[in-house]
Amino acid sequence: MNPRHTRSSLLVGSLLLIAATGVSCFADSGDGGGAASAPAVPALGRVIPAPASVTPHEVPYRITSATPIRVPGGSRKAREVADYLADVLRPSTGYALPVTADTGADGIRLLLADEADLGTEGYRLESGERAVTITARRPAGLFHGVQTLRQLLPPAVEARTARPGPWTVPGGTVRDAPRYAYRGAMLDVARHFFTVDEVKRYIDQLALYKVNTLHLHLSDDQGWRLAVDSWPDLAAKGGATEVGGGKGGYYTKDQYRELVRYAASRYLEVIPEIDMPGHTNAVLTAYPKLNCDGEAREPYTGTKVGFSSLCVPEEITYDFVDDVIRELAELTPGEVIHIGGDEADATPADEYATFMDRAQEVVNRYGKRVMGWHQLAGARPVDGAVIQYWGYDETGDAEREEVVRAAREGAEVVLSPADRAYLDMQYPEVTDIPYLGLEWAGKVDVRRSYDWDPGAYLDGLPADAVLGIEAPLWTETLSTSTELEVMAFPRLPGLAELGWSPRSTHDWDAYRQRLAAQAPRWDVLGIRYHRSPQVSWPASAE
Ligand code: TNX
Repeated sequence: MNPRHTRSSLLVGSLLLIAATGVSCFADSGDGGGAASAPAVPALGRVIPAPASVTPHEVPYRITSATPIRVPGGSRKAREVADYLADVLRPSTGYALPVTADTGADGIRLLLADEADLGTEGYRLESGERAVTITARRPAGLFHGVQTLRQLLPPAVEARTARPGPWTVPGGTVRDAPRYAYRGAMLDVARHFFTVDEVKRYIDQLALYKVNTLHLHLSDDQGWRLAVDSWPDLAAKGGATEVGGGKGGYYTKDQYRELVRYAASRYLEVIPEIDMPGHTNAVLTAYPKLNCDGEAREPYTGTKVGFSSLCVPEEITYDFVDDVIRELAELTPGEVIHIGGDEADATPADEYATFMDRAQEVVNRYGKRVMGWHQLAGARPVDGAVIQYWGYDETGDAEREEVVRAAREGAEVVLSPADRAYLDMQYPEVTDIPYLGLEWAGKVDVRRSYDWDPGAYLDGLPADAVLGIEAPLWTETLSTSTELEVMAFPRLPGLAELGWSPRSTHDWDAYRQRLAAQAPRWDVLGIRYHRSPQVSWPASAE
């Protein structure tokens, strides 16, 4: 794939969409509620991420016991999206909601149509008296349209037991397509291990907000989390530790495949990361021969960074890199492998560049695109590399300029500024589970995480070099799903919106209203969230 080509065609697609439909009309309905100074958000637009365009009308659609889910045309993937929607709707409505390939003008209709302005992930949702119709060019668009439909229904629709309804969808038309192709979330399963079920739970939460990339940080000083046949002790020994001395864990290859499959069923691509040459203490405990002095390192369960390094001059290091990347590439259908490259403070600078040259070559040789943390920009990023910027206010100009220069030379950039997008940074307030998170990049409140523009964030960065944004969740202090949720909610939806919604929809006051409206859904879904004082949360669950 030519990344430049994809990028520009996506941008053109979104621009066409906005030009064709006009920008959203958030201000023209009286039922928004919320902060007095805020423009009212019409019921049809009370969705996160904000749709590109919303045109409400008076006549709603109502799901009843007679509603079919129609998916004409016989595409297996479209049918799977219909089945997914039925699985969401049946328990709470108590209706049969048969999925049928028969055409018809009534019911919930999922249609694939070759309309260029819908793009690869866009959709149109039209709701009226007889039907709610989601039209997309690709199944991914249908899936994202289904997420919008969920949010347009009452929160109780998310319940797993029958509720009274009524199940009304506001009338009108939503036209929607993403601003960025890459809308990511990262989960650090290395500092603390998270089971397959815990990761699936997070995937489901990401899918609600149209996130399409799950970056899995699979290795660090404290643990190695994926079985590798050619180096079995990576998982067997390197996987047996985590921060704080817990038992750790790792994914078998089948479990990893299951995660990739499950993510794909929610239209997320998995990008695995093996962090090198630093952040490798777990490797260096498992295989003494990978240390320059041949001696095994002690397991590490603390939270310091920057003290470990692979042995750059020794050829066996590249046998290891080759074997691991080969097996990982075989397991990974997505086109990108992330090789870390951050905080290699224990690797001499010239050795760092040498190592990254070779590691990148291996990734490309196994048919994958390289992604790395932005220190890669200071070495020699290969053609097509994706640079993940994680700087913050105190990041020096020289480091930013390296990223800008790499982008001018063709690299694409994913933005994860630590003082905006890092979900592990503490909120200014103590959360009801106290003392979660870190604060090295400062406290990050809900507004701060939402109120920035990825398109104008790095001075001098060409706008079309921004592939998208990602919200990393590092887990030095987090070890349960509930703890992940308290840090991710409510900041994650705002970051997802920055990745999806056109800049013209950006408005903190309107956003806070839409965010407040999500809380009853989280209550029904059992998602724990931080009740930030910046948002006027509704009092009750449903
Ligand atoms: C910096 S971000 C790191 C991680 C830590 C994180 C904690 C990055 C590329 N490196 O090793 O877990 O801070 O916020």
